[in-house]
Amino acid sequence: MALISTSRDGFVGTVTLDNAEKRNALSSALIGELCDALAAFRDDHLRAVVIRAQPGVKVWSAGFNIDELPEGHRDPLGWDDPVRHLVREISRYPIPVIAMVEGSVWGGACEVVLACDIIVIAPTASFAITPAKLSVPYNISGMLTFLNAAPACTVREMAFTAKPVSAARAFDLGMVNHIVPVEELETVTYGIARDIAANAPLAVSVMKEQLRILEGAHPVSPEGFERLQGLRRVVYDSQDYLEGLRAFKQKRKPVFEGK
Ligand code: YXS
Repeated sequence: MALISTSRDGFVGTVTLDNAEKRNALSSALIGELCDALAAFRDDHLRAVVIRAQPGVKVWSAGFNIDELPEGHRDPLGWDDPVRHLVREISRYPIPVIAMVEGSVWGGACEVVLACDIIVIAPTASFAITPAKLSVPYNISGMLTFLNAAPACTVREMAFTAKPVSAARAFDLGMVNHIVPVEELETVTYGIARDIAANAPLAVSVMKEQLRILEGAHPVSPEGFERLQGLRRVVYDSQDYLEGLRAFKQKRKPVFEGK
């Protein structure tokens, strides 16, 4: 069964997340379809891509498919993890990607949205950084996505509390480009997409790559990197990590003991 659908209008492509039953959780299957769609749009030389969910959804995406997280003693968000692939695909994609969001966005999906080039949201949107709810050690480049999208004090509050930030606050903090009434979401989003598509695609594409490289220009020493990986390992080797996964599957609140 297709988990997304696609359409195109002139130089603008659209990917619609289409698995509302599972709240558009980012399974490897859904991400595979999404990456294939992006590749097809790139091969056809489209000039702007919109990623959206079905109109009226309460949940834009519930984040990483928790059922696919490893059962401990393995980095749950390593280099080959599907969410990492998707974030890299969006940020290295030579075409601007616009996230059009109504409804809540959780965990890995929050990173996916914030990795997009332009974000247009309805007042129903909200954003939560959730690793602390599950005892997942978020990966290092993912933390950089958050830091590039929001002030450090906001990232800290969001990461430590795991509470959703409202659409209005996300806009006030500069995390998103536009907040518009839901009835205007498509008009505004596709207006921006058409503006981009009318411009010189080579120049747009190279500016996107310049910004990606400049945003990522944060040197980390080998020792610092190894320290962070070692610290993350303590978390995914912990009892709390197992408890976080178990509690989600059993639909109950986790009891964390810090070990
Ligand atoms: O019981 P069924 O089979 O119908 O399935 C339920 C949920 O189990 C499923 N589902 C998910 N399955 C896998 N992974 C998910 N992230 C996920 N979220 C939901 O979808 C069916 C409907 O869910 P239900 O009944 O809870 O829907 P609801 O409308 O009452 O509530 C919607 C949510 C989004 C508030 C609720 O589903 C929820 O809290 N989901 C988990 C949100 C979350 O913590 N996401 C973070 C995922 S982990 C992640 O992204 C990174 C690893 S991290 O956390 O480190 O950033």
